[in-house]
Amino acid sequence: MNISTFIKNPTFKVGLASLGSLGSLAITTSALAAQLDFSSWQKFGDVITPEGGANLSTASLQFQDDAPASAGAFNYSGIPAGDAGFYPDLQNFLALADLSDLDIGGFVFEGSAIKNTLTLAAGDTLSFDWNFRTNETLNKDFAFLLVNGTLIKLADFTDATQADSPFLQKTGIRSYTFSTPGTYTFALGVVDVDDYGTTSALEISNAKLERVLVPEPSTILGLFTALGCSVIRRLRKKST
Ligand SMILES: [Ca+2]
Ligand SMILES: [Ca+2]
Repeated sequence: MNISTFIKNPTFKVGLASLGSLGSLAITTSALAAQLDFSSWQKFGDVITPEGGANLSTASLQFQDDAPASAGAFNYSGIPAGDAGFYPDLQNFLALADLSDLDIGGFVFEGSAIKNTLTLAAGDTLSFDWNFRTNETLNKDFAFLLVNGTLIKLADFTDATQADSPFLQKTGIRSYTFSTPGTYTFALGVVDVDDYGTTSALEISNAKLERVLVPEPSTILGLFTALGCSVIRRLRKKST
């Protein structure tokens, strides 16, 4: 589990619905929200991991990618996007069963991605915000989420309808939530489609894993014992 040790809003409450009646006693639980630390995820291509997020692009360090902008102008890390076309390095990184799985809307040329395996217990919620930014007006570069090998397309340039800078267009920030219990390999990525040029990017922010806290049985037993003793003492007091 690669979550940071930084805990946000660590609240834990045990609520008593009615102190006057054990029959209506209610134990309530709360949640811990832990910020996801993408720095420990496996990386491919152009990736940086600011706190609680990750930025990925399809930019190489070649002048041709975004001419007349300077070489690497849209690259985040100084590491070029990796091959996904004639050399299917990205597909191998993602462990895709079929090398053509990324070829939606065209032939994929290059891209970047991150991946990790996480386990969600019942009640856990993985969530993040994302923004697809692009200079494309022609080829259907896209950003994606991969969950245990199943591709979920987040957006291509036709979804990026808001003006942006320094990119041309963006989708704006959207949110994604996942809460099905299980162990999953998650990957996030962005790819150039139909040629190497004209950069697109995926920016992830506000990523967190929220876990439901269930009181330990010993805590509940202790609570009942303490409350029972308290009620008995009150009853004895009343009868004397
Ligand atoms: Ca490129
Ligand atoms: Ca492109």
